[in-house]
Amino acid sequence: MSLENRGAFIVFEGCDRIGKTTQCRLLVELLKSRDIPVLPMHFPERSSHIGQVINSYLTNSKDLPDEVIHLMFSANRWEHMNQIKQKLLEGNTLVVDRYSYSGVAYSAAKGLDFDWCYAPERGLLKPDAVFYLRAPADDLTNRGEYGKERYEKVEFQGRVAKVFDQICAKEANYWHQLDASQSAEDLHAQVADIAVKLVHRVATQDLDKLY
Ligand code: 2DT
Repeated sequence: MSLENRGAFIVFEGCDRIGKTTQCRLLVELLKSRDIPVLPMHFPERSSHIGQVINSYLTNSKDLPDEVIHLMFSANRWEHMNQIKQKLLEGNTLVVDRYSYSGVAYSAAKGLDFDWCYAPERGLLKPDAVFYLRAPADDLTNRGEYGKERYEKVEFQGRVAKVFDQICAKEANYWHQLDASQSAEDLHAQVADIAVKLVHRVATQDLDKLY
């Protein structure tokens, strides 16, 4: 690929324990094996000051009003925007585990207004593709023990899934809904097929913003 080509901005979304982390890793390995420059990222990015506050909140060592933590998650994306833009323009494809849509889905699932939740995301870079990993509702309840973090509860995850479904319907032109109940290998094969074509297709396209 020529030096002027930009990388693709790829995001994985879905509920907790749906397999995003595995799929991100498999996609990064595949792109590397094809000599496509690629970098993994994950939101929340917990190492910054803001990220540390988010981590304290998620691990229940700190309480904050729903609105405040929502804006912190968004600020955590904004503080990385220049770096993301630069990496993409240098030709790196980014494979990102969660983004603005998790921000909206988790906060709206708590009862905050959907449009209010989306507002601070406007102007952030827009992904070229979102892989939405989705499992049937019973599958979610059968996933057994969640971890100890704040949102890891079956009933809450069900509400999060409903908001993700709503976003998926609205953003259908760049969202790919995939069945997460199939094997990790089969799921990866579907992701890989779409992602490799995408990397080539967007290489000469301008970056877009969420609006
Ligand atoms: P991980 O388990 O993937 O680290 O996520 N979350 C995430 C939000 O509520 N808002 C956001 O903007 C983002 C990116 C989802 C930790 C939890 O944080 C939630 C699960």
